[in-house]
Order: sequence, then structure tokens, then C-alpha cells
Amino acid sequence: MQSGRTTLSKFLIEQLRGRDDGADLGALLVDVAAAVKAIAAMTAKGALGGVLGALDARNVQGETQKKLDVLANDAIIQGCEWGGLVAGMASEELEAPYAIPAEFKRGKFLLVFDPLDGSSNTDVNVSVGTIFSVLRHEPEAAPAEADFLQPGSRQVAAGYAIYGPATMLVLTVGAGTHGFTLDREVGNFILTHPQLAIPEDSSEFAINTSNERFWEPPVQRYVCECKAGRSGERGRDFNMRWIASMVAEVHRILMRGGVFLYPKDTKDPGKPGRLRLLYEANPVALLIEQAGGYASTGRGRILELEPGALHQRVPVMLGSRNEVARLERYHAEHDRGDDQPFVSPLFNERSLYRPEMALGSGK
Ligand code: AFP
Repeated sequence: MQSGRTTLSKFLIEQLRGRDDGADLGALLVDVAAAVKAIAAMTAKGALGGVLGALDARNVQGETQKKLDVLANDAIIQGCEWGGLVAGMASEELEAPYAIPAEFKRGKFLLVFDPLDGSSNTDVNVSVGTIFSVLRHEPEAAPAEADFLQPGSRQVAAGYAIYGPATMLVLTVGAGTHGFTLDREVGNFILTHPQLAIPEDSSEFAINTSNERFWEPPVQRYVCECKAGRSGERGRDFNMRWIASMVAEVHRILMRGGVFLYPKDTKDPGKPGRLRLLYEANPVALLIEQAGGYASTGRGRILELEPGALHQRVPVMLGSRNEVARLERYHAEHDRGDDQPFVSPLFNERSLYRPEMALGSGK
């Protein structure tokens, strides 16, 4: 039964009708969706596509590039550069912004993306995704790097695709967060999850606990309390998940609540967090807030950060509002110096959590 289904194109026409540049924004998002379908097809082939594994190259972050990172990057650039809709693009895989070739008209938008988030998961057949953010660009001139450095609150659209058992596109144009499922036979994204809503409270957290000794005390306190469950401060048991693919964690949170944390740590003092502000944290923060959740660094709203560099990293804590608010409170108490050492009944005297443990050498 095809009739009565809302396709992505129909949804965009209805959502953007009457909005300045609405038709152009809709057309750009349709181009992004077409690129996403190409990436979905590549990832779905797995080992049969001959595209798994690493390249003998590193990206600007010094991370080993996977073949699929580069192919996904090319799919988005080639899918979006020709339509006269974007003035420039920036990607996790490119050191500097990509300038639109002279043969194509320049448009009013900037497209910023992580072509394949969690790409280390492709070799083990676990969900990966594409994250993107659309910003406005007023001048006629080719955009400089500084033009991309806009706070997340200025995004006109944001979304991600998740390549899992089903391929989904989750999107906001500033009026709620909505999920579309790819009908592979027909090739259309169909609205299947309108108006997603994240519960305010949750008992599920996601964090890479192998970094525990490098975290700041407020994060140690929060996680320690979650692990203590009903015998501790929180008075109820928590569940933990870690997929190592932010898109998949965020997707779970949009479906059933929870919190995802990639906090600042002392593992690599040169990196104030793992995730990149412009093409990971900002788009995901907008999606989460449009679904009623909250996204913070622990010390303030992610969407209000003034970016200082294209590949800037930030601490990320997002999901169910009351949990993220609690994390902000713990950071504030710690910064004021009035947080109490947390004593979990699960820990004996020797492994007692004390704030100064996190401030030590990190060994
Ligand atoms: P990539 O963007 O390099 O694929 O990294 C994925 C990611 O940034 C994010 O999706 C995960 O939450 C995180 O890395 C996983 O990191 P670790 O499990 O290695 O801590």
C-alpha cells in the first residue's frame, strides 16, 4: 500500500512551505538524502562490495581513514556540489572547506558533515551513520573557514542517517525531529517516526567506561551513582549501553530516552573532548533539543558555543533533560568546590571514589 504514505519530499514541501529559502533548503535535503541512499547501498554490501578496511591514509584528526570514509565523503560532495544550493562544504575528512568548483553556481547554504560516523564499526558489521548540518551563507563570495564557525543555534537544518538493519534518516528543520525509513524496493524515505519525543527521565546511560580514570569528578560521580543503582543515591537500577557509534546511541535515545556522554578527559590533554562541534555535536544537539531533550558540555548548552575552529572538539552530554540537568548541577557543584565526595556502597575503602583521584596523574 503506497498511497497515504508521506515521502521525504512531500514532508519537506509541507514543512518548508512559505519559509524564506524553503524550496532551496528542501531541494538540498533531498540531495543529501540521495547521497545517503548511495552510502546505504555501499555499506549494505559489506565485504562483497570490496570497500571494507583501512586506507594507507589519515584524516586531519590523525585518524586512520577507512575506504568507506572516503567513499561516503565523495558521495556527499558529488551529490550536493552541482545544484546551486550550497556555497561550500566542510567535512571531518577534509582539512579545509571544500570550495564549489567554478562550473557550478554557488548557493545560500553551507553543508557540514561527518560522512561516516563510527566507521571503525563497518568491519564488524555494526551500525554506522552520516551526520550533517546546514547553515546559512549570505555573501556572494566563496565562503572562508570563518563563515562555517556559526553557533549551533543558527543551524537551519540538521540530521543523520543510520545504516542499521533498516536505513533511517532523522531530520529537523527547526519544527520537531522526525524519522524516515528507507523503503529499499521503492527507493523512498517514508515518514515512520513523526515528532519524536525523548522522555524527561531515564535509567539508561552510555559512556565508554574504559576512560573512567581520566574523567572529571562530576562525571565519575554521576556514573558511580548510576552503577550503585537502587542501593545508592539514585534509588533505582540503571542499564548501560556502549555501541561506539554516536549515531546509534543517539538514535536509541531518540527512540526510548537515556543519556550519552563523551566527556572531557585527561587521556589526551590536547583534546578537550572527543567529538567535533560543527559536524557531530551541533547537529545532534539540535535533533535532541527538537525532540524535547537537552545537550550540554556539562557547563553549558552546546548550541550556544561560539566555534573557534572547523575541527574543534567539545565534551558532549545529551539526552533525557533531567539527567543532563543533573550532570550540569554536578559540574557546577564541583566548580564551586562544594560537591561532596560520593561514597558508593559498592566500593570498598581502597577503591572509594574521591574527587582528587581524578585530578591525579591519570595513570
Ligand atoms: P569516528 O567518527 O572516527 O568514526 O568516531 C566515532 C566516534 O566519534 C563516535 O561515534 C563514538 O561515540 C566514539 O567515536 C567511540 O569512541 P570510543 O569507543 O573509541 O571511545
